[in-house]
Amino acid sequence: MELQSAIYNEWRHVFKLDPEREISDERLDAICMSGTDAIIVGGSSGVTFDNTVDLMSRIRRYEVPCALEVSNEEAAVPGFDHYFIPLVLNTDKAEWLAGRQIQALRKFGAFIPWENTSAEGYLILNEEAQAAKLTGARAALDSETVAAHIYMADRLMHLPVIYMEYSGKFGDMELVKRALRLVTGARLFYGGGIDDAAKARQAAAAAHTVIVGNVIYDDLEAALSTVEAVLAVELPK
Ligand code: 1GP
Repeated sequence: MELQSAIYNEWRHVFKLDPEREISDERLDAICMSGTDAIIVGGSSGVTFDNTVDLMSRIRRYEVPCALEVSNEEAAVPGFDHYFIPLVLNTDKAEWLAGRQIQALRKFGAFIPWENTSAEGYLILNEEAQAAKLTGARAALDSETVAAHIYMADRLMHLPVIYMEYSGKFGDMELVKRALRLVTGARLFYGGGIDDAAKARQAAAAAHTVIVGNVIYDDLEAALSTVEAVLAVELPK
């Protein structure tokens, strides 16, 4: 278990691709050959078995490791290197913490490649993000409340990954750094609003793993510039 889960413990820079969005072969080639540590496939809506298989098989032409964030049981496609199961920590709607997951596990629990599967504790911190609206996340949290969530995820629940998600907006790096100082076992992922090398550097100094999404579709050159920017920053603590 430990050895397999370590796959993402080496990741500093990750590109996240949304199966619902179209991406040309050329652009996908540039992303897969960019030197990024991994690609995560995932999205908040419109993720289906078919569009996930399609994107996976295109990424599979390359050597880059590829993980799936399983946000919908119908789109649980075999063949990825790793699977992340998101648990939304800052919502009052229990279905997003341990509701839908339980339903999926009732059906598929015995068939899940557990050695390649990890829980991912999500803290959704941008109220405007689609994921926040979908899950009813209480995104406007003060620093003490964020710290309490980190204690819960890291020290009580022993989640292997905590994901500070600002999707669509560049987050509060002081808050992310504080979270990083608090984690003892979890890998801290940060994602949201990175659209140039300078923001990528700041995020790389605040979190273990930096995830870049939207800019891939908006400005390929800027997206590619984040790889070197992140990899040049020494891993915090
Ligand atoms: C989204 O955290 C990722 O889940 C990346 O965010 O799309 O804003 O880069 P952006």
